Amino acid sequence: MRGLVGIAMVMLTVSAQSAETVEVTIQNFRFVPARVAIQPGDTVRWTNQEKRASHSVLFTAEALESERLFPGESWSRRFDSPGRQAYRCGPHPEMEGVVEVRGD
Ligand SMILES: [Cu+2]
Repeated sequence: MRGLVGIAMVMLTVSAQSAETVEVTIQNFRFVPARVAIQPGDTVRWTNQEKRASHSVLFTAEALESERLFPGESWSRRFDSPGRQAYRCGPHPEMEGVVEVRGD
C-alpha cells in the first residue's frame, strides 16, 4: 500500500513538472508559429520582436485581449481546458493564430 502511494506521488510530481511554456514570437506582422499544440496546464508566451510595431493577442470568442505589446514585451496565458482556441491581433485582424489544447 505504501508502495502504491509512493508511485502515485511520483506520477503527480512528474505531471506537475511537465507543464511547459511554449514560445510564440510576433515578427513581420505574423505569429510564429501560427499554430501551437500544447497539453492542458501549459502556458503560451507571446513576445513582440518587431522593431517598431505594437500588437495584441485577442481571443475573440472570449473577448479576452492582452495589453498592447510593444517591441520587447511579452504576455502569457495558461490553458487548462482541452480545445481549439483561435486568436488574432487586436489592431491587425489579418494576423491570426491557433492554440490547440490536446485532450488526455
Ligand atoms: Cu498586430
